[in-house]
Amino acid sequence: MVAPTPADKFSFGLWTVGWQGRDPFGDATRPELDAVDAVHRLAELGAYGLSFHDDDLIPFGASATERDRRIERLRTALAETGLVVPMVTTNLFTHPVFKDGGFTSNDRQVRRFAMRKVLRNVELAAELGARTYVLWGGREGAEYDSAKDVRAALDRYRESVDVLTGFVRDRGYDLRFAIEPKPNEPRGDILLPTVGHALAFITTLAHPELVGVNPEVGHEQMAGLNFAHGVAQALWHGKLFHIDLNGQRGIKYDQDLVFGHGDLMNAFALVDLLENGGPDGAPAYDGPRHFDYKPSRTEDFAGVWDSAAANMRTYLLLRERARAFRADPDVREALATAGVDELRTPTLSAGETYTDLLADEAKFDADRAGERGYGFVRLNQLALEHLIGAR
Ligand code: 3MF
Ligand code: MG
Ligand code: MG
Ligand code: MG
Repeated sequence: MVAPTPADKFSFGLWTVGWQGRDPFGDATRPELDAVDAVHRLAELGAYGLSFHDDDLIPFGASATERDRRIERLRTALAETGLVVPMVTTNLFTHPVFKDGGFTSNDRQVRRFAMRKVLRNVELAAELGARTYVLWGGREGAEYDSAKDVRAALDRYRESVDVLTGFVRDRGYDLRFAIEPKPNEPRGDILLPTVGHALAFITTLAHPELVGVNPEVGHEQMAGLNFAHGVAQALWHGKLFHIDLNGQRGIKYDQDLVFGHGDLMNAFALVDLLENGGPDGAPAYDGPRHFDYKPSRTEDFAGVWDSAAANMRTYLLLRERARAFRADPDVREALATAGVDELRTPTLSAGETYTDLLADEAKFDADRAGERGYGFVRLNQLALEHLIGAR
């Protein structure tokens, strides 16, 4: 039950298990990890997918021969293990050329270079069968308000995404884009900082149907927001194209802890939403359960693989706990008391008008309705007890 299999659709970024532990204050604590080893180890642990930035696989500036060699090695490893590449993304943040952004750099030549880098890698993504292309604009932003014309930057952001959707349409690729919001880090303020900002931006695009979001647990929580709520709204808009799972403890730097090692109650709510939040308790999301975490720099390679396994195990344990929660008669009773299902009933009956509604005034006793206890705390305690295995 808690042993992951490919059917669970767990995937990992090559940059996650491959992170060498470099941070702003310290050097790498681990040697480089070969992509081929990563594929084999992840497959052994029960994962189904690997994602990567162009530069994770092919060092920036590598020759065409070196690029082909690296891609071929990856293809062989994928064929040997059955691992797939569900998502690919671009590194528009490491090289100094991107210090003021990629799509929204003040320097037009940099913007053109960034767009070419993405287009080339979209071709590779399509060749490898990826269905989602993530756009994380970590350097699209500013430290100083006077240094960036935000409206012009959004014009350029939109222009870039419109070029990308035009490209996949012309080429006939079966690929959609997912914007990954983040409030800050590495820039002081990043454009499209939250799920809500990204959803609003998408409505302005030439092909909004090809663009959704890739929310990350820690990124919303860095802004003090409720991640499960953000994901619920993305689902409501039909825009949850992909997801980055990890752990974060409050409003601070991006921790990228193992999934569940941050706000565990919210992780429980999230898994319950993804797995049981669809019609009649079916899953609400069927895409990859993608981990974007960092094995802490205290860990050696044994710790890297322990932490990779921990992400999947935590997800499966939460899935099991969420099912038990939903099946518990006490929970059903508490949900009814809380009126959770009642919210699904439209406020006006079929055919009713605001005139009928206004005429209803005399029948409602606000003071009496104000006396209702909703029992939300009892319901939450039941969730907690299921979560910690007390029920
Ligand atoms: C940074 C991130 C990124 C994105 C990635 C796109 C380096 O906080 O979350 O990881 O996830 O660039 O998938
Ligand atoms: Mg993060
Ligand atoms: Mg992140
Ligand atoms: Mg991420």
